[in-house]
Amino acid sequence: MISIYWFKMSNYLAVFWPSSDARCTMAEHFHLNTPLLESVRMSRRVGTTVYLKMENSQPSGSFKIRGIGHLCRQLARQSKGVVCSSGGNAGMAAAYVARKMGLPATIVVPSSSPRMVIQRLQDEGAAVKIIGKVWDDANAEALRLAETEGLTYVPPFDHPLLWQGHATMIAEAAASLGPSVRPGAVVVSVGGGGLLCGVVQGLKDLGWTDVPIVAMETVGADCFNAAVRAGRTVTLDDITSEAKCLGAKTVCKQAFEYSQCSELTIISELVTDQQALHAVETFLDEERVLVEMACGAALAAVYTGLIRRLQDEGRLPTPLGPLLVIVCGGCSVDMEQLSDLRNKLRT
Ligand code: PLV
Repeated sequence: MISIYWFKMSNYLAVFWPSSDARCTMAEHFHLNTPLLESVRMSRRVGTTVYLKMENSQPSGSFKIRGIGHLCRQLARQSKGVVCSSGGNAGMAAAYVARKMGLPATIVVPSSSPRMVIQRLQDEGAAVKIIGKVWDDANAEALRLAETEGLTYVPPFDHPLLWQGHATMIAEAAASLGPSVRPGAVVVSVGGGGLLCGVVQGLKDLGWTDVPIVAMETVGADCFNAAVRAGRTVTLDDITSEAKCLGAKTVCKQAFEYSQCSELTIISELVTDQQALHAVETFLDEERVLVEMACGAALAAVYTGLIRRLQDEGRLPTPLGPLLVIVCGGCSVDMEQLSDLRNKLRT
């Protein structure tokens, strides 16, 4: 009885009063080494082994913590606080990391962020500001606050330190696959392009630049696809997709430059919101894991038969080596949100 009480008490103390000791003895990094799971059902669909890099199981609910943890370690140690603009998940990562570092966090989100995300950010101890309609509006405010309040600005996708942090997921996946296996292709979602840049960086670090990347977006949150088609970065008029966490109006310059690089194969593809939602639902049914629409875009590459089509078109090799799917995760989803999306997208 006494020991249970003490356990609860010490937990409570650790959570609410991070001591100066806790600040000094922080672990090497904030992210976890996530599982690499083989999916039998998805493998059957694609005709090659599908491996899922389960970034949904990160403490902040998505891969974002890799890059943001790395960036904050480098830039925010002496800071009086951090400010991050976000569709939701970058904010969750920044709030988590700031709490662990004993720093205040301000997260600026657009009005399109679901109420539940705002609640989760507040539960992490962050101050939340709701500014504008899309991420770009929120970002302008975050930059202003960084300037006027002297806070450390944490970008959600456009910074080399973020890409370095994200690259660790590829090194981990390679370690899980073992020395004799390399992926036939990697599937990622693209919002502002930070994840894509991290994956490219990770492949480069391993000398795997010949591994093609399938870069997935939804129609209406497709700034990377628009840039690839135009041959230059393009600013979308609006974000009309429900995959709000893919909703940057302009892709970062580095992601665009990688798309033009002859050393790399990056295949940019789109799915509809309906297809992304169907992927989220199928993934929940078959793998028992709930992810948000932003992640559904990547999963839809498997569930819509896109990978097979790319093989038929000769844009991916046949036979194809193991397919590495980055399950980027996301916390902007719960059962209520899922049923709202169903109603919205099925009428
Ligand atoms: N979300 C960013 C940008 O939003 C954010 O603020 O959270 N998958 C999930 C679950 C994401 O949350 C994001 C980005 C992506 C994929 C795409 O990553 P990116 O932006 O690095 O390409 C506007």
